[in-house]
Parts: sequence; structure tokens; C-alpha cells
Amino acid sequence: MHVIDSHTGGEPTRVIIEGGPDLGGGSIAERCAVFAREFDEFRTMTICEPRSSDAAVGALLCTPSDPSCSAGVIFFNTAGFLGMCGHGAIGLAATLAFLGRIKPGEHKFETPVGVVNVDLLSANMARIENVESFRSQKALAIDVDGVGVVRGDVAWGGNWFFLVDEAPALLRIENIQQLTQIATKIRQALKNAGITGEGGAEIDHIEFFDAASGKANSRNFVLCPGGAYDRSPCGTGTSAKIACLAADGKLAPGENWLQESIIGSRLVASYRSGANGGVIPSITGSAFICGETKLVFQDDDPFRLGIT
Ligand code: PYC
Repeated sequence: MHVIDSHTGGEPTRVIIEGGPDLGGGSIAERCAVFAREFDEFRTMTICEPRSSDAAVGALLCTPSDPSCSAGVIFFNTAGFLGMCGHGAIGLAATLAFLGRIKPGEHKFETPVGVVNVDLLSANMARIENVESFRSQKALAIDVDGVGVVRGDVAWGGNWFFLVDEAPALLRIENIQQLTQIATKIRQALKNAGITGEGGAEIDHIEFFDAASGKANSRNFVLCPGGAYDRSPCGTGTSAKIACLAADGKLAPGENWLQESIIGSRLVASYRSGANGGVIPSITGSAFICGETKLVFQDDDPFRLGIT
């Protein structure tokens, strides 16, 4: 399997260029369902330890079914599949530029949750116009075991998020373990209470906010599905945040929002109005290529399929 690794604001993306599963024809959403149902071992062997880790997002490069798109992509991690991935889409754009497959200018990627516009600004910088994002519930209170009552919004930004404005601890690197534990408890409490996104979708990302350093508008901490936190400010999480800010009248169309991650990396976001009452967020960030690798899976390797 031929993969290219990059990072976007510190968050890794591994793009499968060759050697992935044959998912047949159909839309990228249909092929994602085939991937999950019939070829899940390709996900675990590519992204789980010992060949990768909980922190990384995988991206299977596919031929798009929509002829207007430059690429199709299915994002996944150690826990399962993602609808969209903002840092991963920036990583994919930089990867395709590195391979000489796309040039600076406008492109489209087909994802399982819709087509996203991609403006490749340079070899390492891209602006992603995400799928329409919206808030579905405001200031929902949830009683969390050992934490107490936590209030947050439920919003869609290509994945489902629970966004907590008052972080339960200072968003500092030394508090990552504590933040992860609390966010995991919140996610479990939402699940136990049957609180979901639309159509019963699991709210699998938990996001905390706090004041930022320097010129950034806000700092965040995002717990991703599985146990890892996002090293980047999370493109879909920032999209969900933008949807909430817009719904509260706190951010105007076209106005920039500088989102900083727990490790201090940044994305610039803004929005235009969507067709269905939500917002179309734009996320700009940089990704850097870290490696081009041939993954080897030996027949007698007991961890050929990854540590699951
Ligand atoms: O950037 O959207 C994102 C993302 C989702 C999970 C990890 N990163």
C-alpha cells in the first residue's frame, strides 16, 4: 500500500494513494458504506498501531462519481469513518499538489457527506468550503457523572459536535489528559441520555472553548471519535462553531474567525449563508508533507490488521 503522510496544524493525515480496497462504483457515500461493511480491515491495518495511531486520520483517495470533482475521498480513523474532515481535506489538497496531480486554483472533492470546494492557494495552503453546517440544539444541559451539569450546543459541521463554551479546565497542554477524560464522560452521558444529531447520529466529537492567545478569537480542545484529541483546531469542529456563532448573531457573513487549537496551531474561518438556513463555512489552513511510504503487511505478522 502506497501512502502519503502529512500534518495540518500538527494533526496527521495518511492518504492511501494505491493499494486500498476496490469499493466498486456508486457515489462516495455508497462506497463508504461498502468500505465499512466489507473492508473494515483496510481501515484498521492502515490507521491503527503499529503502523499509525489514534491521533491520525486516514483518507482513501477514490475516483469521484461526480465528474466535476478532482478527487473522491473517504476519511476514517481508529474508531470508524468520518463524514468530512477539514484538516484532512487540507492535507489531501497538499498531497495532491505534492504529487503534481492538482495545481493552485479551484477544485472540488467528493466526500460521503457532499461535495466540498477546494481552493489550492499554494502547494501547502488550501481554503476548503465545507458542506452546509448548522446548529440543531442550543444550550442543552446534560448531567455528567463526576462532572456535574454541562451546557452545550449540538451542531453539524460535516460531523456531529457538542460544543461547550465554558471549558471545564484551562485549555493548556498540561491539562490534555484531564480534558480528554471529561470530554469522554460527556460523550458517554450524551449517548446514555439518547441525545443525538439528526437522524439518530451519534455525537462523537466534543469541543471545548476558551480565550486564545494573541490575535486568535478562541482556543479549542476537540475530542475525536476514539480517544485522541485534535492537534489542529478541527475543520469540521470550527465549521460547527461558525454555525453557532452565526445563529447567535455573533459573526457576520464574510467576517474572519481565527480558531486556535490546544497546541496553538490555527485555521482561519468565515462563512456565507447556506440554502437551507445554515452556513457554508470556509476554512483556510496549511498542511506539510511528512513522508511517502510503502506499508508492508507480512502474512505471519500477528498485528497485520492493526492493534484493535
Ligand atoms: O479537521 O475536521 C477535522 C477533523 C475531524 C477529526 C479530526 N480532524
